[in-house]
Amino acid sequence: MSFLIDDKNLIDSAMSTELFSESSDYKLIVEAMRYSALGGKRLRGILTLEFAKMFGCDFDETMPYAVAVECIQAYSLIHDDLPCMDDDDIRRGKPSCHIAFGEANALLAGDALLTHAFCAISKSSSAKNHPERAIKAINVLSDLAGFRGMVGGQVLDLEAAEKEVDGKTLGLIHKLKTVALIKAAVLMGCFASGADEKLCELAENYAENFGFAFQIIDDILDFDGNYETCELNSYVKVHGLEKARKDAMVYIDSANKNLLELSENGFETSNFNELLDFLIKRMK
Ligand code: GRG
Repeated sequence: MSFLIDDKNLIDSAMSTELFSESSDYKLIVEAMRYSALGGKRLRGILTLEFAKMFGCDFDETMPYAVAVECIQAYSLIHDDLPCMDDDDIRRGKPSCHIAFGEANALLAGDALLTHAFCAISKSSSAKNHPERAIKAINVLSDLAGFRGMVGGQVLDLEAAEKEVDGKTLGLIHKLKTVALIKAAVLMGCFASGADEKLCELAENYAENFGFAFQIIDDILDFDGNYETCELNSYVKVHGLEKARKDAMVYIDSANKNLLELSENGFETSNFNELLDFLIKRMK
């Protein structure tokens, strides 16, 4: 599974280059952005790079899209940790941004990462060479990170934290809060490489199944064995641990079927099978 480490290292290095300013005028905000954005598993960026590669586009051309989705991921985590949201003091193994830099700077670091995502794509060589691809990528990222996607899901998630939710509502929350950004990552890889509509659809199906499996497994990992203290909006609380494990495997099987279709169309999908294995291993 070395491609996961190689891709992550390349994304880390591109993020470090991107989130940098020669001028000391921006020292504090750049420090806060780097503090939060240089870390994490980079799964979304890896999906962008690998889908683009599968459809024939090299990493140099696609990296700004991977950087963009990881900027959005970092912003969402900073904002999610704020006292007015999930109120978490630890993120990615260290004090959350607002603990290290104060609430106002954390809010602004999130804002700056959000806006910089679109700067990174629009100034890329891909945008110069294939402006229509960059516009499609900007469109899908801004749409699925916004009120019809991740932000909308966060609003529903905050509501759900206060009351019991049914399976249907929880499914919608996961679709918006988590699956939407994963879908944007995959589709940006497709658009960056100029993949046709049929391939985009196959990739999107994989993204959807991968995203649901990812979120259910995240809820399983968060579960400490006590249903009483388990968060109301956890898949394990709503469906029970056994069903959570079973459903995660159903999504993973469906994602594997989506990959089979892609390989029947002549594409090399082994890295995506390995990504699914990575999810299964996290669950065990
Ligand atoms: C504040 C607009 C806004 C949205 C927040 C991302 C998010 C939405 C909330 C974070 C809490 C959470 C558990 C979200 C579900 C998605 C998820 C598991 C995010 C963490 O993704 P990982 O594990 O994180 O890929 P790294 O650190 O590896 O990037």
